Amino acid sequence: MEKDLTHTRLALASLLGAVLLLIACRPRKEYFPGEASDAIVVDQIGYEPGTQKQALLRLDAATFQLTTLEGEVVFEGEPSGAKAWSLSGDTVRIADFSAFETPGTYRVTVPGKAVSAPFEIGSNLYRSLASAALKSYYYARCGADIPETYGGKWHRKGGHPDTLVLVHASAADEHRPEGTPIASPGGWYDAGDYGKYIVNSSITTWTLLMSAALNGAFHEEQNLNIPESGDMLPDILNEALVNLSWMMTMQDPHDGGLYHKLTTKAFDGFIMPDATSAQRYVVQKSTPASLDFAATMAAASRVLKQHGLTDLAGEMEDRAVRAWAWAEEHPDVFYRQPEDISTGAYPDSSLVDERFWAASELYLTTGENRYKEVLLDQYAPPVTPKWDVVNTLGAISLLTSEKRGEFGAFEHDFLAYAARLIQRETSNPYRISTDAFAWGSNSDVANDGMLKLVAFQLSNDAAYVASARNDLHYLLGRNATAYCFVTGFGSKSPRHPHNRIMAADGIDDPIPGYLVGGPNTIVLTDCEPEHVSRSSYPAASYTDTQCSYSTNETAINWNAPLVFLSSGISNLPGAD
Ligand code: 9MR
Ligand code: 9MR
Repeated sequence: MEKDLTHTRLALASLLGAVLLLIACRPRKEYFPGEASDAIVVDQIGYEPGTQKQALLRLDAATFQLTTLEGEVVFEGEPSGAKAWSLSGDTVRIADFSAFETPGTYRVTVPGKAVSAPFEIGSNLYRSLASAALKSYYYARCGADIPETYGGKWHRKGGHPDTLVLVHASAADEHRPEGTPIASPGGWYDAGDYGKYIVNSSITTWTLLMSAALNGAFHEEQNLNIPESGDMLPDILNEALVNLSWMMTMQDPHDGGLYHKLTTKAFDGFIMPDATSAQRYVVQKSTPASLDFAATMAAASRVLKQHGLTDLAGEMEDRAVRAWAWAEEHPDVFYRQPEDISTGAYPDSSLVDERFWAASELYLTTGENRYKEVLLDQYAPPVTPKWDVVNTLGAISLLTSEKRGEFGAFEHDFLAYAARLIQRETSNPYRISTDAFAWGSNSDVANDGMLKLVAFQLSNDAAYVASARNDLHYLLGRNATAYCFVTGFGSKSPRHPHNRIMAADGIDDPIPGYLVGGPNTIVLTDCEPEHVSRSSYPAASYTDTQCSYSTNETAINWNAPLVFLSSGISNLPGAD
């Protein structure tokens, strides 16, 4: 009996112990409801040691904790005061754990309220992102098979050979009347659609070339596992050459002018490239396309010369000069969408910036003063680049060249703009410099990051790097949607981009490395007649739905500054 009682007592005691243990563990259960909450946003890839590490709390909290995945508290702190933002419609507090440097995987929690997505603290965190962002161009190659060896589960057949493209009525002249067949194969698909557009190709290709030039050490080491890997060139140049080769076929050999675009009359459906059959056309020659082409070819010529491709560099220089001459003779041929064409227009009505950019690149490539005269005349202070606002690209080329000393006043303006970007970032609750949400807002954030990294190269002021990292943190999850905006990265990222290949390939996972356009309120109706709810606050107005072409499309010009930003950070001194 006595013995039984002891047993019972022991059993009770151990039960009590277990209950106590459970109680002791209970807060952890509360802290880890299993799912990360959107109320605490972090960079879902993570933070590198020695850098500022911050999460944003979109809730009221007096304290926060940093914990391991098992729930062990490794750091505690008090968040900053709350800051409201009219563009996101919410209020955020900064949870700063910069002092914590131990590599590992962690979450930020507000006990009893919410837990963040997991993230790492570690070195060289953005290298695989930088490679995937660049490899997105390989997956977007037009007219190429993507075999499993290089494409993994996203292998596919090529489509759109573009060996029999017709000259559209808007592009006809005496040498090439309407309906003349021409070959214009290769290049990359522009975006979620299958078109190829010279204006957008130009800023994109230039940005990759600039990353090759300014982040050279990182790119020299990079292996993308593409068919050209292992040749004498870094893969970023191999990939840039794919599009440069196509761009050259868009120049009319008779007069040097550039066709604005190569597309079907109406957008193809959501079918794979090899299932399409609609006729494709080159449409209208335009001054913006010719100037952008001149700028890009001139820049490519210099980069390729440095890599020993002298003949090709010479050809590109000649082509740039001819395109420039065409633009001089036709200074204001704007693109006007013909009635029977409904694909992207990339329209522009001011060419001062295109002229400045082209003159800058041609001056650097040829050394001829006639270009310098034009660039001095067309100069305007830097702003964040966009496909139709390209003056800053010219300024970056000049200021990172051996002719930098000739442009002291430009450098002053460039650094003043970069300093303004930092000011805006420091006062912004979400720590970005953007205060307007356009179509492709994510690329504006990435382009600000690129400018800051260039400002760092010019000034050696580390504040620019810290600010550029904040742009990357925003794109990777620390934003008002709680999405990591790059496919295949982070724990909550786009699954249904507005991209024809991803929609039609029958593979659940989206192809990795693509930055979606991001929040804005420009076309709130893009999903109609489907009902998809979107925030009316621009910084939160994003939906991971295929129909949302205005927030969830992918595009080559949006990925390029992500390539620059993630490669630039990976290339910093100290990153090994
Ligand atoms: O799929 C098209 C996308 O690539 C463009 O960016 C977008 C804006 O021009 O248009 C998309 O196409 C849509 C069209 O504009 C309206 N009808 C539905 C089309 C597919 O969603
Ligand atoms: O990126 C372009 C954006 O700035 C414009 O507001 C929008 C509407 O004209 O078009 C975007 O470009 C699209 C292009 O016209 C067609 N391919 C897809 C591009 C990304 O949505």
